Amino acid sequence: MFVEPANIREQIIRYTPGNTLDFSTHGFQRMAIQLFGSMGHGKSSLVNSCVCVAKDEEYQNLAGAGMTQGGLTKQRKEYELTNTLVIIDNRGFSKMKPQETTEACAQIRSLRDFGKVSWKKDNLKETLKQFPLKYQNRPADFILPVLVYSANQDWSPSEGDDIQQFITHAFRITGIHPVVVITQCGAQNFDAIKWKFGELGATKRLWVENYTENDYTRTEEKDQKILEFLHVCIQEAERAIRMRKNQDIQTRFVTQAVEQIKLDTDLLRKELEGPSPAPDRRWCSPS
Ligand SMILES: Nc1nc2c(ncn2[C@@H]2O[C@H](COP(=O)(O)OP(=O)(O)O)[C@@H](O)[C@H]2O)c(=O)[nH]1
Ligand SMILES: [Mg+2]
Repeated sequence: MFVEPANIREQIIRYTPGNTLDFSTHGFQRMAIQLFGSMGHGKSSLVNSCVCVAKDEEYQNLAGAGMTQGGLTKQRKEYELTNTLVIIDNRGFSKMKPQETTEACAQIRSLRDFGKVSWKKDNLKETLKQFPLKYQNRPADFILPVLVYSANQDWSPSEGDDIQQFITHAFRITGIHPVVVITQCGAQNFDAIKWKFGELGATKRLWVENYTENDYTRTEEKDQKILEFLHVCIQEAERAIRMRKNQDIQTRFVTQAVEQIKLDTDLLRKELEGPSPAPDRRWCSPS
């Protein structure tokens, strides 16, 4: 279904978590689009593109995209699109080793604060020590994981397993697959990469041409793709929040059922055991 860009921008500006749902007890105050992906795949450029398109203002290289070969971003930092919608840039991982997966999962679970990110911790113990540095005095965020991949890069077969792992973990935590964004969508590997992500079970795949230092003149076509991306992020967040609520209801139902069964079996056992024998008073001291 085609939605007018003006209407999408309006929805984005008005968005607060759960505002399309019929309950308000989810506890999320903001939605945070959390970017993941290897270095140089266009995460910081996507942040810049989203900021200028959502706010409808001139392009600026706020996130420091492409400053050095291989990427400059070393930390996790948020950029406001609205008061209740932020996009978080991230240090690009080199390869999804177990430590990197643990760090990514902690970020998705909202257990990690902003600031310096080192994917390659010396050991897992050191990684775990950092987790209590969670959001304190911050609004509760719903974290929507997004995987950024450039069509200008070759797909290496070993990478498929790492990405599959990441998708599976993100799905377990949020109940939805990460949104996949293919950048440089005009590049030669576009069809192959789109197909690969389909094979890996990524249900939401989008492609954009980012605004960059070399090409930052706003066009309707590029704006439309970025708005579409933000729109999908909102739809996916709403779907995940609803699913979480349904899970809560199911969990409550199962807990009640278990308690009921326990009460029934206690009663049954008491009936089977019969009345308890009268206390033996032979050893009581004479009064
Ligand atoms: N042509 C084109 N270049 C892009 C696109 N996205 C990123 N780039 C370029 O790719 C390089 C790395 O981008 P960057 O955003 O820094 O990647 P990051 O390391 O993932 O943050 C920069 O030189 C960008 O200008 C895109 O969609 N199209
Ligand atoms: Mg970067």
